[in-house]
Amino acid sequence: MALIGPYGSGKSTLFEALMQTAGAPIRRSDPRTRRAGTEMRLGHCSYLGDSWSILDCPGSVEFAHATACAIAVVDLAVVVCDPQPARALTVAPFLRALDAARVPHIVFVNRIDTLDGAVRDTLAALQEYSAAPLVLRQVPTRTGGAVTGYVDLVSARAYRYRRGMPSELLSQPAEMRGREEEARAALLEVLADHDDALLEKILDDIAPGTDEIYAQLRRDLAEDRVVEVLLGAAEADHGVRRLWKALRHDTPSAGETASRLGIAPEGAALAQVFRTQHAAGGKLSLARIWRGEMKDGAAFGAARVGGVFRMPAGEAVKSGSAVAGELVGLGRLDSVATGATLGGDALPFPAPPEPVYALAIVAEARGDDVKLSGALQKLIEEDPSLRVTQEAELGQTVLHGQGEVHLAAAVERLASGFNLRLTTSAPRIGYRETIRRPVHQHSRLKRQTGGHGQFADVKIDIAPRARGEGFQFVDRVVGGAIPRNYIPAIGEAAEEAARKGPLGHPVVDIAVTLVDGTFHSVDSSDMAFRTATRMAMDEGLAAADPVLLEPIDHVRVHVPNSFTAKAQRLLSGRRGQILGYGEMPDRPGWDDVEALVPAAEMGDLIIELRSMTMGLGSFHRRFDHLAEPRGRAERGAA
Ligand SMILES: Nc1nc2c(ncn2[C@@H]2O[C@H](COP(=O)(O)OP(=O)(O)O)[C@@H](O)[C@H]2O)c(=O)[nH]1
Ligand SMILES: [Mg+2]
Repeated sequence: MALIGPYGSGKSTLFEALMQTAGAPIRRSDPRTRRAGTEMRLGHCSYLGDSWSILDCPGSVEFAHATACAIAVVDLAVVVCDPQPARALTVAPFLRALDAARVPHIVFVNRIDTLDGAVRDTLAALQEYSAAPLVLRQVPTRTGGAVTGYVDLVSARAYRYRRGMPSELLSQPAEMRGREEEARAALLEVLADHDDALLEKILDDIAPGTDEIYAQLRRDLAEDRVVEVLLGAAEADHGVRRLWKALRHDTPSAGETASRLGIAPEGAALAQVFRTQHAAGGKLSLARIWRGEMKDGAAFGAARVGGVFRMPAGEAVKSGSAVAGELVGLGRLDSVATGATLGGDALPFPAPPEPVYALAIVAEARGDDVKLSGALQKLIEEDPSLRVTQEAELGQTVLHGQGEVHLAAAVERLASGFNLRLTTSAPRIGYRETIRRPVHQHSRLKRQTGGHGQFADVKIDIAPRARGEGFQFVDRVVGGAIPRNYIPAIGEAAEEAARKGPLGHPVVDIAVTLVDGTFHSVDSSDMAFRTATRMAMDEGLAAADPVLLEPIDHVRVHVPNSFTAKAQRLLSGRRGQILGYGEMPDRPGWDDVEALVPAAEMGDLIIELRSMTMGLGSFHRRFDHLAEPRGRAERGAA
């Protein structure tokens, strides 16, 4: 089972409450000292005789890939969220991911102690973002204004919460009053949609039995036709045992999940690595056992399992084997990548998202470069939503990822896990330059040093070409003014000289035409003609009205449509040219804003975009063309 949901909704608190309630030797951590919710935690415990593997996922959008990998391998996801209807939008990406992957899930509305409105409104707000109908399993009961307990809609029993203890069953069963009756009727109506027998009873006004309702709920949940909604307050253990009971009864079995994914029930041990961790003890591959038994020492191609580990209290504890349904750590699978399937054909696995933020990185200690590249490789293995590029032309190594926090966590990980201290900076932009007017250039090299000297004389025309046409060298020499065998060296030297123009950047979109020249039968050579050509290019380009060209990206910004106007203003404010916008075909309620934006303005776009869209906005970019800067950039790039 995986706990997923927005940052700060209470997943880690609930993880610890669930583990502790099941008797696992885990202590409650102080949320202020937790590692900013960037890590995924795996825990093992046993509740009423069933063994459980639980994943506590990071909530921030910058770590969304970890959540995607988790939901690819679990039987059930629990979406933990706030009761405030206004926060429902932040739950939308999680519900959407679950619906897309058709992973059975339930919603745990946490912090029920802070609810001041009606839970009905919370449900209605969440329903907007869920394909499957949400059904409320409990309604809160209050004393004064505060939520102090609940009525279970199936059993019709009333409970009072007790801090850190099981809720107390109230001896006087609650009369199902107006509001509860209404919620119960809504629940039955949804279930009746998928069950004719139930529908008939409801139409005939016969009260269906509780067993019948439980069984139907379980079936509907397994097929992602309904989403059960439970209530609680993880911090006080309210609703935690009730959640355990729902998990126990309603979580699809390992066999059901395997069949949902089309995995044949018979066959040799089959497992899938969904996350990789590097630690002092070596590499640990967190894997889901899909079928059979995974034993220490099992061989998969060249890889051999070096230990099967469970985590009853945070630390990995070695055991001999694990069975289908478990999530365990497998030791020393050095050649096995995250996502890999062990023991069968590759099972589907989520691809990492495109990077949206980047930093240039340099090792502080000189001589750490080799160590850095090894560590980066391990880091990317741990987190495939990171990427590294070596940009030789700009002389920089760039780390790409999902945002500021994501990259800060990566840099921190390099320091704590690999003892590598880095200096980071905004990556340099790949500017180009070109010329605005044609020039004719005559350059002559004549050197006499002792024995035989150097002589070369070239006349070239340098002319601008249209954007995107690139570099061109044309030979127009006639009558043997320059012997043919020197021409290739002249062409190469012209192209080489264009790699760094008078403004310091590569020169693009020019045509160099060799029109005439002279040579000396003894003193001319390839070398002499190269030197003369470079002189001609340097002088000629400087005189040809050089101009900077900046890369312009084609950008698609995705936002809920209530933020469309803001997104457009954001892009215009960054010298963007809006090309248009429209509803995303596969994402109702979301718009796609298309624009051309200078790459120099894209560096921290994601930060501002997220801060104005409750963290929901995202974008795709690709290089589009080069253009002369308009407005601000001329200053910035100079
Ligand atoms: N009032 C209240 N606060 C809670 C509850 N559960 C968690 N919190 C607090 O919410 C904050 C975030 O919790 P955490 O579990 O770290 O959230 P996560 O980011 O989803 O893992 C912490 O300060 C918790 O103490 C709850 O049921 N009620
Ligand atoms: Mg957390």
